[in-house]
Amino acid sequence: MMQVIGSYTSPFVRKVRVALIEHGLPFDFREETPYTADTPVRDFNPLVKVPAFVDANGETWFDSALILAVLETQKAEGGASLLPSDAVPQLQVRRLETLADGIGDAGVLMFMEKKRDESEQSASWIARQQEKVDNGFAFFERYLTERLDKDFLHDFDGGLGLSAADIALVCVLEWYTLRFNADWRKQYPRLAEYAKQIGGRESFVTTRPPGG
Ligand SMILES: N[C@@H](CCC(=O)N[C@@H](CS)C(=O)NCC(=O)O)C(=O)O
Repeated sequence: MMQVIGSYTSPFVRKVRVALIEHGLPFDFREETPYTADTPVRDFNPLVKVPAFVDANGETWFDSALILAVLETQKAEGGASLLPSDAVPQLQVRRLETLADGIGDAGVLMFMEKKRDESEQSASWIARQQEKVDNGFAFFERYLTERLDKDFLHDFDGGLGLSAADIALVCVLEWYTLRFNADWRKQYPRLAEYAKQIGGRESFVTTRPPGG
């Protein structure tokens, strides 16, 4: 049985859970935090980050984007795809996934920094991460506004009406909203509409963390 190692709150772990559900692949979830001194996460990923993923052959993978690419090779016969099979369109979707993941990376760094003692926090470091988050959301707002008639994020042959980039973006939007109690919907109305639509899918509803 395939296994996901991670926490219920991580946006990167949720990406993998959503993708597995969308592919119709059954999996075990092993709940582990990477942040304790004796965490078993290091046995799966030397970077001591979640998610890690053990595939049907017992091979271990890490980094959510790579795991989503691996799942494309393991989906059921005739199963739909979350990534285009042609190289260039696939890279174009993965570029958007990389941007969404980068927003998540900056958000996680900012969240960790804000958890430190106030005297140890760096305002300029937090501002630097916040800029990445803000630029990323603004990019996607513009992107969605300019491509209303062809939503390139998930408009490709053999797709499920959903791509790896959609999953990454909605997971990070919901995570950011919850973690920072952020109200960005007025500022980015197109993004809000989009997140509501995608976030209504069963795979998102069943993986939504409490309060999210
Ligand atoms: N690029 C990685 C990011 C994963 C990541 O940063 N996960 C966080 C949890 S949200 C983590 O495990 N952090 C532990 C650490 O950085 O030591 C991915 O997409 O899987």
